Amino acid sequence: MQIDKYKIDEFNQQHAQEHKRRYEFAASTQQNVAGILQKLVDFQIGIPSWALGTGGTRFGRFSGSGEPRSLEEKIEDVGLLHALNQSSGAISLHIPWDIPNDYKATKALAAQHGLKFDAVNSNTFQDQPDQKLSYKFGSMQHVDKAVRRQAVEHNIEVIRHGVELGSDSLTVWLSDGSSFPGQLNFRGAFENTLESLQEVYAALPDDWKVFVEYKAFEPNFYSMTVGDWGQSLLYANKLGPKAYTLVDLGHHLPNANIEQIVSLLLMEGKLGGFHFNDSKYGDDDLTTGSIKPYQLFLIFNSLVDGMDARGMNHATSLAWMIDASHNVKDPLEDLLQSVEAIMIAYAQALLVDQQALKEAQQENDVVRCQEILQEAYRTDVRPIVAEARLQSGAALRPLQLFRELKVRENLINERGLKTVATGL
Ligand SMILES: [Mn+2]
Repeated sequence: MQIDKYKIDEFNQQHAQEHKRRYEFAASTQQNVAGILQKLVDFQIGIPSWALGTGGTRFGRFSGSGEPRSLEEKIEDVGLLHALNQSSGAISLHIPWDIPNDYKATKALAAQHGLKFDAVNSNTFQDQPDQKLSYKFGSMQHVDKAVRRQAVEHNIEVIRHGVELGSDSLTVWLSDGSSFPGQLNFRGAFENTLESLQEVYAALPDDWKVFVEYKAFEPNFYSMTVGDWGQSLLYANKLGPKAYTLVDLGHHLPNANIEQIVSLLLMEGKLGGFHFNDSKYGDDDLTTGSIKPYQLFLIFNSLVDGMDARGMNHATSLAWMIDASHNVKDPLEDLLQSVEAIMIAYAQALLVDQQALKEAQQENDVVRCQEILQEAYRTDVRPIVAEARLQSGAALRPLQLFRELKVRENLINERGLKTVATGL
């Protein structure tokens, strides 16, 4: 299914008057709205190929309908999202769940939908049917050099796929660790992992980056070999200038101050990528902004402040991606909600009067500091975000149009009621 441009225009026309009224009010209360609009138009969020089907938990999976059956259909799904919001202009592939058969055709299809290929993701956290050695006791940390070698070779293969598609970064998330005290030697596990990552690093093309993603716990419950941002930063620093830390919002221990982590990583020039989601307890992979929207805003405030301090381009300096799982919602509707929440938090962060905040901090005026942040947070920026969409040719209200056009019903007609997205 493809969404014809005239349907978006027609929809926008119907809602034009109401939007104009709301937008003019919002714009009248802000300075430099044009600058904010341009930043919002430029900001693109990568959609992971594994989030287009229904996810599951270890207790079960309740399949959705009309899920994409192939890489081509996954690209088509991201194309639908991008047509609706013009903010989802990239797809992040997971190997081996999404190995392209024909690079040229895959690239052409993505280009047709206005999509680029974001970071490619390797997988050494599960065994594949044709795999020689098992990752049961880790991959890059494994005590057996042959297993480590296999994991390294897999990552190099992922880079090769990425090069063919025009991607320029590799995300490595390792499930390596231990479930019981004494199971492994922490130092030995770190050194093995570092050596393996160094071999992958050596295979990176000149203009590529590698992102080292960390996670506090799960699937290992005693130790994780890349367990927090400190360990990730340690690897990234030892690897070299092409290695960065990747922050996944759900990969922290409860109540971790993620906005502080982001701020310091940016200060060190070592924040490379971002995985958006939301959580109440752990790696819940819920819709971004559904549980802790204020935290999301505070993180964006750190991002904007930190990127501006280094003169970084907001849209292109970091790899922005969603990493979520959808157990009870339609994956596409969930992704539309996530992108909307990200744009709102970003827009609010752009409203923060950073100069006034710095002055209030110098004066230790704690009350004013809070007022400045919450002034931005409590501003309804939705009309500004909608105006940015309007200017880039997207729908004023993507989710409403998705439903009015009966996109899921159309996909079910095309693909069938009982389809399962590859990989999950
Ligand atoms: Mn992630």
